[in-house]
Amino acid sequence: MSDTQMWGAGLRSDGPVKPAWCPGCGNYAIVKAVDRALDEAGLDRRRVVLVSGIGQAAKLPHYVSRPVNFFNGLHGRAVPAATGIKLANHTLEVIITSGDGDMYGEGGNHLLHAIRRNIGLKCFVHNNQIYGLTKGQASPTSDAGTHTKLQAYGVAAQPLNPLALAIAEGASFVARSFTGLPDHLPQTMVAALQQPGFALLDILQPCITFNKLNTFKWYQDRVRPLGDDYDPTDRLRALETALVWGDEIPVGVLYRADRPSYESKLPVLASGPLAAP
Ligand SMILES: Cc1ncc(C[n+]2csc(CCOP(=O)(O)OP(=O)(O)O)c2C)c(N)n1
Ligand code: SF4
Repeated sequence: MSDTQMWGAGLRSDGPVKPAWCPGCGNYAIVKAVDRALDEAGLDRRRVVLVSGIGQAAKLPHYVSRPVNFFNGLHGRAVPAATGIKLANHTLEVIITSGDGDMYGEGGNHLLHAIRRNIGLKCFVHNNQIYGLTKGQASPTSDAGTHTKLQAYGVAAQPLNPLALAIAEGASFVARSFTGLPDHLPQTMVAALQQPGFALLDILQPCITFNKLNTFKWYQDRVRPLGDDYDPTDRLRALETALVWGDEIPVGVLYRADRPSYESKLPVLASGPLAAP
């Protein structure tokens, strides 16, 4: 049976199945980057599982070139689904690709514990600083004061800083990129895929329909790639860098640490996967 017969014809961003995203949405750059990163990391797509929750971002696994495996969890439940898959068969490459609301809001508690355990999941968060699918309510990363239909007087809460949080927890890989950086984004994904433990990649992604504040230009004017002199193993410097947000937004690998993955410490997995490889 050919790949096409087995997996369905051309389910990809430029194929017959049209993504249900607005023209100009930042998600298009992310699906292209994922496609490129899987190839550049030299992964066998039959051994890749893309996992998401619910949202616009969470539709991404539907549009990545086949063959690839995927699973849509409930809203906020990508991490537990991905954890189950990874622990059942740790030889699979399990990649979460979902939205900021999904991962930092309803799924925030799961994220904290996946980072703490250092499960070998790669987590790509499409951070458009808004709830896109449900038409523009504030998300945990919306800037304070942002006006939305629901937050008519402006967002009263301080935004969550996912990078600082992950570094403070001792995550093994913490990075940020932007959909306006067509090489930087897939390259950072490849770096995340090469990390044995948990990897968080926060991706700045404009929602052109519902986020009129953090536009493509707004990000482009602020994004600054980290220089060659930046040392990602310096945790305090990484934390300071993660706290920079405003006129400048640093992008790149902010923090990297050698920590054994959770699954490598489980004796029950030492003789091989629990489920068929
Ligand atoms: C348990 C539950 N709560 C709330 C919702 C409604 N809901 C669906 S998607 C979503 C937010 C999606 O926002 P985000 O994760 O930022 O993704 P985006 O659509 O912006 O890509 C919400 C609140 C739901 N489907 N299930
Ligand atoms: S509403 Fe926003 S996130 Fe959703 S498809 Fe449109 S631009 Fe993209």
